[in-house]
Amino acid sequence: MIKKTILVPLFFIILCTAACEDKTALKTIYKNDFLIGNIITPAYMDGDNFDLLKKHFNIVTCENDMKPDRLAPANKGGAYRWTEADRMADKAKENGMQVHGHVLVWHSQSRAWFTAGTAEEAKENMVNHINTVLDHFKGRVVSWDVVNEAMGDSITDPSDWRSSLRTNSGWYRTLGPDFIELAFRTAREADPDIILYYNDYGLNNRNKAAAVRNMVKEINDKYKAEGNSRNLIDGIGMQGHYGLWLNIGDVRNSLELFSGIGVEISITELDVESRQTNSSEWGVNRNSVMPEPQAQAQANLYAALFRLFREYRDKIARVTFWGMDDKNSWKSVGNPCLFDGNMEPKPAFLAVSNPDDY
Ligand code: 9MR
Repeated sequence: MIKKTILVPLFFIILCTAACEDKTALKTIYKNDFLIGNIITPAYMDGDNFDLLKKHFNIVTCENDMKPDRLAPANKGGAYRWTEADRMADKAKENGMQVHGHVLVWHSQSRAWFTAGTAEEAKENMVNHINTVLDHFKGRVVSWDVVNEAMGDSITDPSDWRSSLRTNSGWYRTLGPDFIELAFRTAREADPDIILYYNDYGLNNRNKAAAVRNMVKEINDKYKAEGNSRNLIDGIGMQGHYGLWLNIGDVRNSLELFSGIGVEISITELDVESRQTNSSEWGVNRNSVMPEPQAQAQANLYAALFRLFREYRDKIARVTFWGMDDKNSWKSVGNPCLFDGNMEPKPAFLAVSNPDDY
């Protein structure tokens, strides 16, 4: 028998948790659908910005601070640098937010020495890096982008995923296509408790999505044929750097494709530029006041995306935005976020809060 002295306070705790929930918080609005995340950066670590992060989001990704070039030493044999990433992970955790890790193996923001020597040395460097990082964050990070952006951009034959891979990558050059499987096997062995993701941009491109699907399926089928009961690649991260140019049917197509191979899906870096063309103008502090029609068009697209994500809620584990506000966004010129440069909610925020009204 459970004692009344325990049951009564327990009842009030449960009652309060439900009643005290902030119904305007995105994490509350989507609590039965998927996790709702955002990036954590030095700009969001304190004051009102941190409060806003904590209010709306239940999981964070370091925008830059867990990337290989931030953690690994500039020269082989040097010391890893954990201070900033630790500060972010610990603060997030203390404030009730989970942490997603970004990223272990990537051609960009990496260290040249990883892949400067022979294939054997590159393998050893990859294995050491993954083991070091996963060991350090064990118990503090729930999932990781193990490999990021390995797929190429102009794919003509997605059935041949190996020849569709990006070739301007040190990992590809030294190890060939096998570097992907090696990274995932190493991560699985290092920490079987975390969820392992393949993450990429442009997965609204049908050929690129098909190539990624084929790669993940082949690697997972092989792993299972060895007698493993779970996938090796647990999930596919669709970054979601979109704009008004997006054909939302292409996003649906990818969700359908990835659902079909039994992996979980996350939208990992969502931002919707209010521009008709896909541009590569990057950088913070170039935001502007959006004309009303543009703000509405952006809101409509955000709403349509969230209606779609809700349809796939059984498959989607997490939707993470790549920035809270237009000023601090990496694509500030396109005003792609839910909050403006003064941290005021935009029509896009209202749309995500209530997509069925749009
Ligand atoms: O948002 C990040 C920006 O601050 C960095 O300067 C940039 C450098 O490559 O990386 C940005 O984040 C990228 C992410 O790590 C991977 N997908 C694309 C993101 C936008 O470039």
